[in-house]
Amino acid sequence: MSRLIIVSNRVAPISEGGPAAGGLAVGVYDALKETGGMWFGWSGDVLSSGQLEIQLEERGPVTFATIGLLRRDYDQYYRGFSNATLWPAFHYRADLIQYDRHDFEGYCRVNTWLAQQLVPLLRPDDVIWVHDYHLIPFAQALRAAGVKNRIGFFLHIPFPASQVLLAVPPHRSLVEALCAFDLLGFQTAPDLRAFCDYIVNEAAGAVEVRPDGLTSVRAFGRTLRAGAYPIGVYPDEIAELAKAGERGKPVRTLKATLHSRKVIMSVDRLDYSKGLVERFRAFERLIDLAPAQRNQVSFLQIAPPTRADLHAYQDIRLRLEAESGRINGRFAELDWTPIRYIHRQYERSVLAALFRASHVGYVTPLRDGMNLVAKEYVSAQDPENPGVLVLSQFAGAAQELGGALIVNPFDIDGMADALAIALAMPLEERQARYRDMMAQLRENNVSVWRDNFMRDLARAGERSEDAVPPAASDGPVPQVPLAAE
Ligand code: ADQ
Repeated sequence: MSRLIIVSNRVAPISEGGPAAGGLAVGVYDALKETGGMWFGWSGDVLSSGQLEIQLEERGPVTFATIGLLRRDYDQYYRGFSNATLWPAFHYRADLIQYDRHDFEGYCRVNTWLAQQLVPLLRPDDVIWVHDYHLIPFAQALRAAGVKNRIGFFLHIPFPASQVLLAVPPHRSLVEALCAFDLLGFQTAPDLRAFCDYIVNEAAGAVEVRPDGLTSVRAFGRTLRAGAYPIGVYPDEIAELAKAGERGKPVRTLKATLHSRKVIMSVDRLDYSKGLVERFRAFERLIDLAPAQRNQVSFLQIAPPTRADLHAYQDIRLRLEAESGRINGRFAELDWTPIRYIHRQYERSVLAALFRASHVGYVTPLRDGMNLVAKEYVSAQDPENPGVLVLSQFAGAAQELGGALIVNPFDIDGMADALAIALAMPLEERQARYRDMMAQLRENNVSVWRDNFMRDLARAGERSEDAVPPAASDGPVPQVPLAAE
């Protein structure tokens, strides 16, 4: 069987059951453990100077191959083009786009350099699966280095409408680079449609839906395939974790301090795409307009800071601190704090148990590729007495989870109404909605996501055995010095 090579910006320092700040980390590591192979990417280290060398670590069937970044590369590739240009653009926040052409050059340079580091580790029949917006030019760079293996790409975040993508100055180079992959995976059908729209209307290309349901794309002199592959979770594993934690200390502490009040719960990375300010205001509207809810419900928001060295993230943090302080100042009583706002990571098992103990899962991003928290919340519920999911229509998960109360996160009143409905929902309706969503989550769990993508990648590309890269031996892996540029 072919080895699977996963390439992602960050190779997470994963420990079983431990905290993991990124959904990508959870989904991908679970997938890789089943197939065996290698996970290649940045170690998370930033060096001011010196020689960078690949570090290899074997953990069971998985080899972790990681390498640091130089400060300038980190600034241009990661902080700059990836997170100050692409992230806001792909989340429809054209107002937050910061573009610097040197950052884009750095982004391309780092992609080329990373690809060159991977080449000596590759075997001829490896299948390469590249993840996310940091690595859009990666296949182009591998091809330039002579690699003929199959290469797939999965975009974890939304693909924006053409008119938004056009705001990114090198949009054409980016889409051309995407067309160097053999298979492109998007989270949802609307993301795939947005990509096809660009191909047809901005790149003079052509798209056609094939009998197998995949889309065939012809553009920039290449033919490739594209499809929607909504990422999943392992719902039954999460359910077990949640049940096991039911009587654990975190849940006992929460319940003891709630004094039988209901709890609305949210968990997100602290990111402006997650809609936290609007969410806080809708909770405020709920307790403002329905005085009966006062002192009867608490809102628990867990949001560990990320990308804290970017201005837009410092800004959202300050705004949230101001909002939670203002709302608590307005409504808190001696024995009731309306909003509990916590800036830390928790183990997956603790989060699952807290999800199970809460009455409403409140997941309202302004834009989100999928949003695994929505799926984790449903998975963690007690089938006998499940909570209700309030979910933004702009989370990819809303395409699948019809049993949620779907809201528009820009409609504060609408969200407050949905919270009130969720808090009062009768048991039978909660159970029916839960059963419906759980069936969907089981049908499309993370193995199905991986298997569907791998199946289609195997079919795409149709490359012959003689067109393979220089074989790498199984012997010691060379230490690769940093290229000058
Ligand atoms: P993220 O933007 O990170 O992922 P999400 O899908 O919600 O968003 O995944 C977050 C993951 O981190 C979840 O598994 C969650 O449990 C975990 N997490 C969050 N806060 C935590 C905390 N305080 N402690 C411990 N764990 C925490 C990107 C895209 C999403 C897409 C995923 C996967 O932005 O749209 O769903 O990739 O493709």
